[in-house]
Amino acid sequence: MADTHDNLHIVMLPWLAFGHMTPYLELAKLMAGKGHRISFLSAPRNIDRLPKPTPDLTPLISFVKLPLPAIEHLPEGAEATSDLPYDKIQYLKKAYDMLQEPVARFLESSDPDWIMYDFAPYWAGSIASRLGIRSVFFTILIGAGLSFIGPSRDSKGGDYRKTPEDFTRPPKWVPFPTKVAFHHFEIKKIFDSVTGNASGVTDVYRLKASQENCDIIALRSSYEVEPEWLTLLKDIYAKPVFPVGQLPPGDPDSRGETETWRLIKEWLDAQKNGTVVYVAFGSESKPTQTELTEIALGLELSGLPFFWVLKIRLGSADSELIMLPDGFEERVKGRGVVWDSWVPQLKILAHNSVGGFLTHGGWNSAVEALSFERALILFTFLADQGLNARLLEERQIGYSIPRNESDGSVTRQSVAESLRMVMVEEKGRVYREKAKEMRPIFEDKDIQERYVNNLLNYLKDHRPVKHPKSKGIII
Ligand SMILES: *[C@@H]1O[C@H](CO)[C@@H](O)[C@H](O)[C@H]1NC(C)=O
Ligand SMILES: *[C@@H]1O[C@H](CO)[C@@H](O)[C@H](O)[C@H]1NC(C)=O
Ligand SMILES: CC(=O)N[C@H]1CO[C@H](CO)[C@@H](O)[C@@H]1O
Repeated sequence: MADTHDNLHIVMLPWLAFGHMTPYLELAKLMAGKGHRISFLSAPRNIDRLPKPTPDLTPLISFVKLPLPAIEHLPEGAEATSDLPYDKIQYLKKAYDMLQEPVARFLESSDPDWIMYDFAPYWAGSIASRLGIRSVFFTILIGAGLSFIGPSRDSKGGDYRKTPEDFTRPPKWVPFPTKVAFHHFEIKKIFDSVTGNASGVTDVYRLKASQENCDIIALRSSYEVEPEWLTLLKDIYAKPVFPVGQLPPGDPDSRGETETWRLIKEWLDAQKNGTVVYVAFGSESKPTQTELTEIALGLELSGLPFFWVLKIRLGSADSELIMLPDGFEERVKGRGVVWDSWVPQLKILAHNSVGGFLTHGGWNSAVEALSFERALILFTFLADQGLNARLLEERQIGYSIPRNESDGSVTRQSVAESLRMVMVEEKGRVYREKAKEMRPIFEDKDIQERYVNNLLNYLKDHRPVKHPKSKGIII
């Protein structure tokens, strides 16, 4: 057990997306479990929606609510990306950037040792160094994704890649052969993150400035999964790089002990072992009407049992309504379920009836699926999902449903064929076996513990020297 003078106070500043807050909170819990104090900063409604840590950790993790300023075009009450359609997220970033003053005031008054910040608050590193606080750029990108973004800006302050095509090839600093790059349709959809948006700052700029302004870089990765990418990162960044492990989910959310879970479990219990496809695209991805139709008809055509969590609206400002094909639910009745509200995803993935997971390729979902040996079928929507999918494809840990390279369109036939292949056919055995093989690598608690200890040792050894009472122990 650590001495009290060894204990750190760490501030966490994740981007306002549940896919980011969740791994930050998992890491916070692991660190608090070793006696360190965490201040977790987010907008009020996000904090209310996050699962509560267990009572033993409650005294060590304080949630700090920072209200977002009201700005034009940002719907009232929207505090996370999942509250918004894609084209409004630029305003969430703009509002978030206006938290620089409140964050600076919090850091000044609470005097932490370290801050761990995400790509969106790229400004946190400079604020911290001004105040004598050390900083970690903690990105939820995996090693392949962070490598793809690449080293600091070139001399003109930009990236050599100017067109969407440039992002469909591995960048020039990757010395080994790899498929990790965007498909044309993936980068086209998010190209504004390269060219700019309402916040006046591009995501690529945020990522690169975050790397430049921090003392060290941490990322959600492990040598067991991405050895070559982690080695590359150490070469391309002139600062320490720490993988924090895969952050496998802790115990299933206690919010799952509800009527919702009782109903879902009853249905899953009635299915055969390993046969159900669980379908969910994360909190902020929504298929277009055409995609929805083809995915639905593909599921129908596959003949497989499925449980589909379908978000048909991204917040109240989302005006693009989507609908299941006529008569679909009637035709798949008994074999398939479509669920339109929150579910305890971990409990579903842990259920033995589930054999595969049709997912958007968000890394949280991949880690959760692989922790329970579920085979992965991938259909990407946004952000880094394409890069995650390429790494999983390259390792034969996941299979991406074939799509039109230029517009991303998909047919019901390819949805059905992909699902059948990965779930039941001989040709797809490799994906089912890889999922089993990955389990110990993704969910091993000792491996996870080693990564966190390694990072914590560094944070302790390099804490700012400003605590008179701890001077005595510096050797
Ligand atoms: C169901 O599958 C799991 C592996 O997913 C296995 O451990 C378990 O023994 C199986 N149960 C039955 C009843 O076949
Ligand atoms: C893919 O989409 C493009 C653009 O919509 C279209 O011109 C092309 O014919 C499609 N390719 C195939 C093989 O369907
Ligand atoms: C101010 C600004 O540059 N806005 C751009 C943000 O991104 C959208 C989507 O690509 C563009 O249409 C806007 O012009």
